[in-house]
Amino acid sequence: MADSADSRDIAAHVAAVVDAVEPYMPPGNEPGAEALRDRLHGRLRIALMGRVNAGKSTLLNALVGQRIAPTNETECTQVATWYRYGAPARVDVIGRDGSQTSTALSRRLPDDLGRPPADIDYAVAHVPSALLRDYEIIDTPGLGSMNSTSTAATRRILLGASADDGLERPDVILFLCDNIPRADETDFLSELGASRINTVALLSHADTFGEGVFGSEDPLLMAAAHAARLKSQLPGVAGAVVPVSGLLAETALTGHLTETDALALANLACHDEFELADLLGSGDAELDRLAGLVGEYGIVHGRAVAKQGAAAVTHWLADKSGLSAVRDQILRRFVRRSDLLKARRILMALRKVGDASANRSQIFDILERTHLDPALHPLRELSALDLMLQWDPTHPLVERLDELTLSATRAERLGLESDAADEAAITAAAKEAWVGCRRERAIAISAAEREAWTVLERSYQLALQPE
Ligand SMILES: Nc1nc2c(ncn2[C@@H]2O[C@H](COP(=O)(O)OP(=O)(O)OP(=O)(O)O)[C@@H](O)[C@H]2O)c(=O)[nH]1
Ligand SMILES: [Mg+2]
Repeated sequence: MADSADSRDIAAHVAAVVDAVEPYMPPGNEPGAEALRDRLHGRLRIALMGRVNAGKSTLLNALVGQRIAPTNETECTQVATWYRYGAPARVDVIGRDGSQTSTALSRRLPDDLGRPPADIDYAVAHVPSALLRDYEIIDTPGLGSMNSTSTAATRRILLGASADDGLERPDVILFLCDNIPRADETDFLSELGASRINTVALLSHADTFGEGVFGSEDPLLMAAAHAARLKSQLPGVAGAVVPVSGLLAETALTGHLTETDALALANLACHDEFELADLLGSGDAELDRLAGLVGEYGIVHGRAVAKQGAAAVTHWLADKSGLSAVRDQILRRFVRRSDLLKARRILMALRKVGDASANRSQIFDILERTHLDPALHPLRELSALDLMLQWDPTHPLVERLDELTLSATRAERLGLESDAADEAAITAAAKEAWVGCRRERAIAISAAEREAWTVLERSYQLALQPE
């Protein structure tokens, strides 16, 4: 299944469903058909969510390639802010009273947005960064804040306003946690409808994990092992758990490390680790500044690389940060199937319209037909996955459906090596898988499993047809 053609197909077919439902929508319905079509063709919305100080704004800066979001070691972000591609660079501040002000944006979002945070609904930063081509990112105030204004702002932006149909909600979530998610975090994730379809968890502050760089084990290795454990503890919630150091990524990706910094780092090579630990606790301003750039991990392990200059350190920091694995997950799980994720949201909104409408049966007739449309079969696969996640998130069918919905080609969907598979091999594998599904369906013990096998059977049947 060719990814781009498939994606275009889904968007076009769902747009046609919106057109078909439009005449049956109550007049003045919110959202209107136009809003649904805009949402379908708009960029994917990714929200960063996590506790105060989890490193959300720092990671955002790394992803945008610019130190645009203020960060701080004490609670910092108080206004939920969307970062979206746009020029000229500016920030729109939307008040709780609905009024809007717009100011030019230089490199960094000002700490003061011109009104008290309590009077602000949210802000939108328009940034001409090519890294925001594929998606928008929403930075949120941290969970667990003592500040009720911040908590309310996060709930508004992630859950939508109370009267909202959910259309404005983010499509997907990057959930940052620095150890084990606490009860309030997992509760909030379930309130958000987080599942492995729309959520990736990040184990943040990987460079300080465990006892940190002066402990007996490398924190990055410990973080990687912990991330793997977390993945098995959160089978329904997160599609992946990726260890990341936002700080190392931010410094590397925003190009903030200078030759002077590299030289200062290289000059520390004469100290052993005990001396370094003492020096770091001594309040030395220059050392604190360096630690603010590369963390204690970067100071201890970056010294040897620093002899080769700032470019080498930057490269090393990017590599150690784990950001490329984060980007890979964003690409694989979110961007590549962005039309599918948006289409899913539009169909949910249409179902809500149908529920509240006098033309319920006509609207549901149209929606029922989408079930049988081969072009929209990937949506049915996602629904089957949803059902299985509710039934038993540890069931092997969850992994199987997840892999299927993430596969870009027919060969991949059949578990074949893309390069090696010719048409005959694909046909043989599809037939075998198809027959296997029929057998399994006959002995399925729950409605969710039966639906999963039915949907898989159809998937393999469709895979018999050449692209
Ligand atoms: N060592 C280390 N420090 C980090 C990392 N990520 C963020 N920090 C630091 O942790 C502090 C908090 O980071 P922020 O990005 O402001 O955290 P936040 O989640 O946006 O916090 P709130 O906006 O208050 O919710 C800052 O001092 C960052 O420099 C990391 O991966 N490693
Ligand atoms: Mg923040």
